[in-house]
Amino acid sequence: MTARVHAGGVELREVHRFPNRPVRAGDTLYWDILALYQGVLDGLRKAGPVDSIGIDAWAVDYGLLDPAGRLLGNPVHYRDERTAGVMERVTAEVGAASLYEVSGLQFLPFNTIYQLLADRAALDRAGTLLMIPDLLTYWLTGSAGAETTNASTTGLYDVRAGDWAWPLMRRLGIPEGLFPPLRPPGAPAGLLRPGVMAEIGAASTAGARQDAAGGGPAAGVPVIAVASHDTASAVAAVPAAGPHFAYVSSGTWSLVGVELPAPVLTEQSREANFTNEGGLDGTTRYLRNVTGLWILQECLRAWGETDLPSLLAAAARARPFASLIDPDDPVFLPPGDMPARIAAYCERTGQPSPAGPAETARCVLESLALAYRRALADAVRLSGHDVETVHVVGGGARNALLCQMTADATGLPVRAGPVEAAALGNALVQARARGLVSDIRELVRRSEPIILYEPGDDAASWQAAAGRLAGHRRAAHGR
Ligand code: LRH
Repeated sequence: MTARVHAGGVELREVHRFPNRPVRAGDTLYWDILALYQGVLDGLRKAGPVDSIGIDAWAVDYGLLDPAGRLLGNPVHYRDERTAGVMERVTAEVGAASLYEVSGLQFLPFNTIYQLLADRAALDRAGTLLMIPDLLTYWLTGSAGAETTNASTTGLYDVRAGDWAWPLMRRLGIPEGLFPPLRPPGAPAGLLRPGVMAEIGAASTAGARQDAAGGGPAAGVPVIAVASHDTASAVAAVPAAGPHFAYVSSGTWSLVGVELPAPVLTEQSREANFTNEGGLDGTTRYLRNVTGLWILQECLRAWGETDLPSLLAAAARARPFASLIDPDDPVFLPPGDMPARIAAYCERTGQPSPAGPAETARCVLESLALAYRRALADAVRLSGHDVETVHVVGGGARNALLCQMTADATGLPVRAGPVEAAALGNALVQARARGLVSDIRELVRRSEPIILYEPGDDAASWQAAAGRLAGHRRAAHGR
């Protein structure tokens, strides 16, 4: 994406889109990181001259570099099964309360901390660990750093000190030397390397433009450490007008929560499995990871279906609340035959199995809306933060059926958009670092259409459905 900031607002332009296809090789599920980097280079080539660059990507995953700075193997996908049982071992050894007290991080089996312990042998050969956006930034600039919003998803970041959790690393035998210096969003992350400039044909980039204007010798294009965790960028671009909002950053995952000035590290918060991830300007993204549209994406893959609008139209006509699932049940985490897993879940919980795609999609969307309702109620209860409206940003903002269900289930007005919130947050942190913007949210409000969904009048049915689902959850996990 490129973004152009002008007096009237910001304009995004998609210059290049490329797939992110995980690859299973042997028994391991990898990211194809070189294909992703190639996609970045192709995008930069197509974008033409730009004034700055920022990279954001998903959280928790990393690449290891050898002491000479060369990649030591493909990053492994967080959905890979190598972490099975690791979180349970570590929490038994260190204590869940001690871990939460330091990192304030939700307990998810794939947090970086557990991946590293599953990957221990590789750590001894490694010189540096870089999170995915930091790795791409390193290849562009040659400068290794750890951007803080993404560092906060590792489980090895001390959320109160705002530093790496050195004592925890020592206790777990994770080499401290792997972790590069932290840098906050908005900090410089280096200049494009000359080799990269040549590769993308960047003779006409900012430096050369400066040249043409007689502004001195050609310099590399600056790369800026934006809020490199995609969710942090998306939350930065939530078009809220005041503090009393919740958000659903809706894509493969649904990140549901509120923005706070400080973390909530109480026992109740840990028990509710809420996370305190770092946001822009030292804010806390207090949220729960809800398994999001991933379940529907995997269903579409299993059905070989691509016509989402027709499927959603059929789902809108299907019978309400026929069957409900807990999207956060661990059976829905790995890739695979999701329709079969949904049917098995329904059978296990004494519900009818959805018959066909429309009923299955309805079941998934209602279940997601109910998971949002629960996460929002927990966020409000645990933080004491007042919420008057829910902002849905990301790809899920396009899903009118899910947005309406979210309004109905939460009883709150939902404001949907922008779809490209992460890209906007990324670009506007750069623009702000360059002094072009002061209030990111105000600029997004001025630039992007927002669709309002008011809650309907069927609160009682949603209440009853929430009660039913809570019963299934308690029967399955005692929670
Ligand atoms: C969303 C996301 C989310 C993480 C998950 C691994 O893309 O970054 O915030 O928890 O991916």
